[in-house]
Amino acid sequence: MAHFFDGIEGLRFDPASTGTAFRHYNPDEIVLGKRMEDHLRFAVAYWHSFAWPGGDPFGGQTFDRPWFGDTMELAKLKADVAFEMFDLLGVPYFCWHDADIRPEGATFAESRRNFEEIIDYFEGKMEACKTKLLWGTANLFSHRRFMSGAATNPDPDIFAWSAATVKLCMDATHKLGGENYVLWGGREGYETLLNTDLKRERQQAGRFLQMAVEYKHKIGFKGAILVEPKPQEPSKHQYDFDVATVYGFLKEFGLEGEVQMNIEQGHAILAGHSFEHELALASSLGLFGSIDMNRNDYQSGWDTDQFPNNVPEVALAYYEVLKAGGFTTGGTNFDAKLRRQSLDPVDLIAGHAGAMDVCARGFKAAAAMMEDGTLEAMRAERYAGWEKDASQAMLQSDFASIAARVEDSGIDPQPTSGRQEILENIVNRFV
Ligand code: XLS
Ligand code: NI
Ligand code: NI
Repeated sequence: MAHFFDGIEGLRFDPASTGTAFRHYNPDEIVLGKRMEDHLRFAVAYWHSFAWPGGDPFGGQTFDRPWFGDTMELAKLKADVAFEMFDLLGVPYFCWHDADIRPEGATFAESRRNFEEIIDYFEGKMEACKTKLLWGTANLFSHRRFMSGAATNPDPDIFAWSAATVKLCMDATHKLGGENYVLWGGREGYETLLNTDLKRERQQAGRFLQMAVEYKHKIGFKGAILVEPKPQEPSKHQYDFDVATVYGFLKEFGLEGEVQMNIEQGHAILAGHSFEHELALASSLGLFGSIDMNRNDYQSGWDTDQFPNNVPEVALAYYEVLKAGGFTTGGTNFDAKLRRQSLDPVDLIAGHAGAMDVCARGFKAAAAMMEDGTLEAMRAERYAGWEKDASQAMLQSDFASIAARVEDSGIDPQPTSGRQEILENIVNRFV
């Protein structure tokens, strides 16, 4: 026992509770024929919960955690606390970067040994608990060696270091039975074109991703490879701006059948999209994989990684997830951190508990909208003209014959209402 959460009891579903409990998330409740836990597939992000010290651009550490430090002993204490929290929350999944879980060594080999020792430690812990690995990933952005990128770095030795790191993290994800492997191109972008060969950098990134896919097949990893788009921050220009940009990139490098997306709510907002737009686009392109369910502050223009707290927004997101057929290997990862004044163990529990409840409420609203069917019926009605044989035949014809038909038939198209307000009112009946 690490004693960090002493005095805090495991969370239970208790709608009448006035303390910390789930009021909406009941893992065993059947929604649309499946347990809620199996629909939502919640995951805790190791980095924000256990590795982040509470800094902001004006000040450093605010959190005083007993496991902060660079020794293996402390890394194991951190793991003990993490697994205690997974247990208290009853979450089915967690996610990590290599750098979150092990101390950095003086050499690559030492970092690797540290990492592998912790992976073995995780393996032992995972045998005794229900929490599984949703995804692993490599941190190729924090250390100063990555300041000019990882795969896109002008220095080939950094490319090599990054490839060796991703290999290691894929091996570990595979070993722990992870269901996905994520690549977020943290510093795969640039600050100024004056020092950047954009064409070369994109080629390097494309080859790197091909190698990751080749390696997945080589080791027989059956999970999904997911790319996580983000428009800016840390680089001014990121090569993986949004879902549409990543789709073009995957097509260019012949990877569209191999790679899917991990879509983050806050990143969608930074790209000038809604979360549901990014989800719907990924689904329509056959690229939907998993989600990072953490919001931004709408005023700050920064990836503030806050726990979700807006039920209507979450409902529209899960509506798209359900329309996409729900999660297969993916899940709902809380890539979210506490506010830096939220110092106490109970804050960490409450942040996750509240987020799980918000997601459960939103999800149940989305499921009810699906079951009700009015929204889909009205959408279908809007496109009903396209169901006619003549409309489909037109798509197989050409401009000249269409033009002739327009005059011959004397068609006189009349605008029809898009019904947005009515549709929004329908959504409001459920949220
Ligand atoms: C940063 C990203 C990161 C990825 C994993 O903004 O969201 O946390 O999810 O590297
Ligand atoms: Ni993010
Ligand atoms: Ni993320």
